Amino acid sequence: MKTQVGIIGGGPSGLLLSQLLHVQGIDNVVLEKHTRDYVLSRIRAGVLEHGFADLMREARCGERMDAEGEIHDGFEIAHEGRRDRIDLKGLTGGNSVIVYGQTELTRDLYDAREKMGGLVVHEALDVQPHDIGTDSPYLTYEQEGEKKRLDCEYIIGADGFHGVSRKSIPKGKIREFERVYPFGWLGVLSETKPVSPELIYARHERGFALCSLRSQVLSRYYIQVPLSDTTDQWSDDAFWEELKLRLPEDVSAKLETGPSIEKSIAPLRSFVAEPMRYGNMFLAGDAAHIVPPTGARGLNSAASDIYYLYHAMRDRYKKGDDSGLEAYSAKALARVWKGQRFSWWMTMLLHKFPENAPFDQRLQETDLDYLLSSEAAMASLAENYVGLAF
Ligand code: FAS
Ligand code: PHB
Repeated sequence: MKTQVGIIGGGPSGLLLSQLLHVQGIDNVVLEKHTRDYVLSRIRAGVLEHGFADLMREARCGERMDAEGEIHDGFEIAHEGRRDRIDLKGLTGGNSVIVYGQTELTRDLYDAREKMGGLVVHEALDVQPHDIGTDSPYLTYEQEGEKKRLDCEYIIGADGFHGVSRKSIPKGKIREFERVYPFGWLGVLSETKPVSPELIYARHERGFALCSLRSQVLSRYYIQVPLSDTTDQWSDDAFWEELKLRLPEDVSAKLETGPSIEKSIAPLRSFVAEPMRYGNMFLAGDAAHIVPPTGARGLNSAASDIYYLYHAMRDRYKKGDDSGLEAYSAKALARVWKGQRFSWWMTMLLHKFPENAPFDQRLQETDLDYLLSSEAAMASLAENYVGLAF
């Protein structure tokens, strides 16, 4: 089989790029190792920057997001039993975020690919990139026991942190930066009314907590837990009790609890691989970088890679102009690192670090005190949260 762009990975990064390229008449094929249902069973991000929302609209996939997603003009930070609101809209001259689950967004992308006759190969096993340093790279994979080959002009590694693309780059040609945090997030999805119309990020001496949502009947909650914890150590009742202890009393008093329909623990790490290109293979999304979810940047950082790749591919195929492809890695990394900084800062600000020396403990308290007493500091938080310009 032959195509112009071979995409490894049918998550949000791969599917969004595939859809955007298709709309521009650029031929592409997505190779996804799992079934569509498996991909859609993963509960992940929930907050979209306005730039991401615009990309979904440009990909002709924004209809359900605009109909069912919720515009959020602000969120709250809970600490010492009280709540302070970050007025995103007021502090950024009118920008907001859309709360719309990654699962739904990925479903919309799959549906659009299907409707437009896009080719997403599911259960493509043992995908391997070949000759990525040449002008005629190709991919091999196995499907239903049969070895297959996909010849392409460019390969996009959109296969997530554990994918094959980054690992296919020769060791000396890639540099990795990493920070692992000494805790994880225990997340619960429940068919209950969200405790608050806006997100609440809670800093508490027992640990961080987050109240989020997917709709007015579907709530998403997280609590910081030690890395050694497992989900079977946390009954629903134990989760709800701990969450209540970390929220201000007026919030926990109205918390509607119910059975968890999903429960998982995600470790927190900051990770960047540089450069995001080797030969004619380009890395995008979690294949190249990971952030702790505290700043809601993960999915949004993936979208900014896709924004740059899409424009670069469009210039290459429509105008024969390679400058966007040449500049991709540097341009994408400049924004990726700003997302890394913000996610690291939000994580250091709001989580409990038991090993913190007393001085560091005071610094953390002062960081929050300064933030909530300075309009300039809150404006800086807000412009990062709604999304910096591409
Ligand atoms: P993905 O990992 O989503 O997709 C990669 C795809 O490639 C997958 O479908 C995988 O099956 C496929 N693949 C992998 N290896 C392959 C191979 N060898 N061959 C073929 N296919 C292969 N972000 C936020 O903003 N907020 C959050 O709250 C948040 N929570 C998260 C919780 C968890 C547990 C995780 C893991 C991530 C979370 N993220 C969050 C980040 C997440 O949303 C990612 O940023 C987003 O999924 C990135 O999308 P992709 O780059 O497409 O990678
Ligand atoms: C979520 O709703 O899953 C979510 C929202 C904001 C975050 C992280 C996760 O910062």
